[in-house]
This record gives sequence, structure tokens and C-alpha cells, in this order.
Amino acid sequence: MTTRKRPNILLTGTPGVGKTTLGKELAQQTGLTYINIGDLAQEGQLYDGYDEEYQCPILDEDRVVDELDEKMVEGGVIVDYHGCDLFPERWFHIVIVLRTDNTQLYIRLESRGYTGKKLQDNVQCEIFQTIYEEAMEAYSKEIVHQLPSNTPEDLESNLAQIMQWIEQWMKDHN
Ligand code: DAT
Repeated sequence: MTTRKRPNILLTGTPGVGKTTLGKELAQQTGLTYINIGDLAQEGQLYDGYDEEYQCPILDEDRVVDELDEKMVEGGVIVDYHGCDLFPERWFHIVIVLRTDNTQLYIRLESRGYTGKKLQDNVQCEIFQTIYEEAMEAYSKEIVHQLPSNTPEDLESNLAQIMQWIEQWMKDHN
């Protein structure tokens, strides 16, 4: 018996929109593997310098891609990251861009400890729909979906919606 092919899913969007919350829950409900790029980079020290302005290490994108490629080729991975044009296009079958209202996002990031320019820039990133546009450029438009992520009800309906897309993908590819 051959294993059924499973899709790779990219969960992207501005920091604070709820990627990790959704990604972990989705992994639990589907059995897909959840990978947080920030955590992966930290564990493997996949960095290339330090960003003084934002006070954070700079991701070594090539090493991140090398590290994950084998797993991605197998399928069944959920990737969580606040950017999307560093990954090979061929990796992903479904791309989800989570969106949060500005005031809501401001409150979430503030309670995470973001202040000043870092807080302003991230809220502005959401206002300008930077990540959505990045996703639409990096992937085929048919696989890019925006979903609202403001309330616990949104979380539930997003889970149901994404599970439906996964099932459909598996029907179409097995
Ligand atoms: P991200 O991984 O995109 O940075 P997160 O999952 O850490 O975001 O969530 C940021 C905060 O927002 C966290 O306190 C949980 C909360 N949150 C996430 N999804 C939510 C939703 N659908 N409704 C209300 N709060 C949510």
C-alpha cells in the first residue's frame, strides 16, 4: 500500500494575526506536521547577522530552505512564518494569509511587548496588506486564500475551511 499524498500548507501573515494558534490546532486535528520557522531557526541557529533596528537576528534563508527541503518533498507539513517569498514556490499546495483588524492587532502586539517603531511597523504591514501582496506574487493566485482572524469564532471556521481544502486536495491528488 502506498501512502496517500498530503498537501503542504503555508500559514502566513503579519506577526500577531494568529498563525501559531491556528497552525498548532490544525496539526492536532489533521495529523499534519507543524513547523514554526522562527523556532526552527532558533534551534538550529540558522542566522546570518543581527538586525540592530528591530533587535532580532536575521534569518539565513538558504539554510532554512536546505534544512526543510527533504521534509517538504514528502508532504503533509504546515509551515508558520510571517513572510512567504523566501520559500520555493513548489513547496506549497495551499497558502493561507491570516488577516486581523488594525485595532485588534495593535492590542495583541502591545500585550506581546512590542513598542515604538516595531509596533507601528507591524501594524502598518497589516494595513498595507504587505504579506498578502507578497503571497500573491510568490504563488499561483488560485492557491492563495485570505482568512479573517479576529475572534475565536474565526479560528473555528478557519479550521473547518482549511480541513475542507485539505480533503479536496487529497481527493484531487490521490
Ligand atoms: P502569530 O503566530 O501570527 O504571531 P499567535 O498565534 O501567536 O499569532 O496569536 C497572537 C495572539 O492573538 C495570541 O494571544 C492569541 C491571539 N489570537 C490568535 N488567533 C485569535 C483569534 N482567532 N481570535 C482571538 N484571538 C486570537
